[in-house]
Amino acid sequence: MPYHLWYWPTVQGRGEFVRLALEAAGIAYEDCARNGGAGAMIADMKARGATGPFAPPYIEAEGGTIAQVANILLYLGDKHGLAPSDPAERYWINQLQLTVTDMVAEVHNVHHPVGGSDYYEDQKPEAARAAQQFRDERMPKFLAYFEAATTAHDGDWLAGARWSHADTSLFQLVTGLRYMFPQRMAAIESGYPGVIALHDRVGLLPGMIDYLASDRRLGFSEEGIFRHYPELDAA
Ligand SMILES: N[C@@H](CCC(=O)N[C@@H](CS)C(=O)NCC(=O)O)C(=O)O
Repeated sequence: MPYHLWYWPTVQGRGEFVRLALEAAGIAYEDCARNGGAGAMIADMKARGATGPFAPPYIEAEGGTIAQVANILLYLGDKHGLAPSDPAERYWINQLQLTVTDMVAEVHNVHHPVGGSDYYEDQKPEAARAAQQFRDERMPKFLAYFEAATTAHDGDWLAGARWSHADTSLFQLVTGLRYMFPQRMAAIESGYPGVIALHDRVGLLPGMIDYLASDRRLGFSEEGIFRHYPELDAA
């Protein structure tokens, strides 16, 4: 039976990190809110009660709900071999995934530094300040960390011989940063050759080729997490 994945229907958002792992591995899923609408998802979340999600994405599995991107991917990794079984390696891949989560939260804070409930347009001066710090300090720091991770093992992938959910998430991170900060990424990405090579290899996985060419892959937009506001970008 296909997994039921629930996420906001009109943006890639955080749901995309789950989708990419499912698509790359050829695991069947139904993107429930794309079919039923956001209202159906809100009703579904309410119906899940005390053990339901705080926020999407979430999947239905093991007779209940599994939420939080990194937690979902930890589960799928175990079930479908999308992460090493060796405990130290498995937790290291999870550590990378949680670091992706941290970076995604900071990406979101660039365009919403004051408050997530306010429009970007109402916090533009603060966003300009946050963007400069993110471009100058945080992007290089996170990317250098991931670059070092690509050297941890021989082989094409973070875990060595087989790709894992951390690889597909790094792909999305690079793709999103290129959309959000084209000038900054063009200026610095050659300093992270391992990360870029990994991104390119993930894009060539058969499941990824199919997915990226399909209408299931929505475009980036200024409703999602990676938003391109030209005034926030600089080399
Ligand atoms: N840490 C969570 C964050 C989930 C999250 O913030 N989801 C957003 C959409 S990308 C949302 O709907 N948030 C609603 C809220 O925070 O009230 C994860 O990685 O899954």
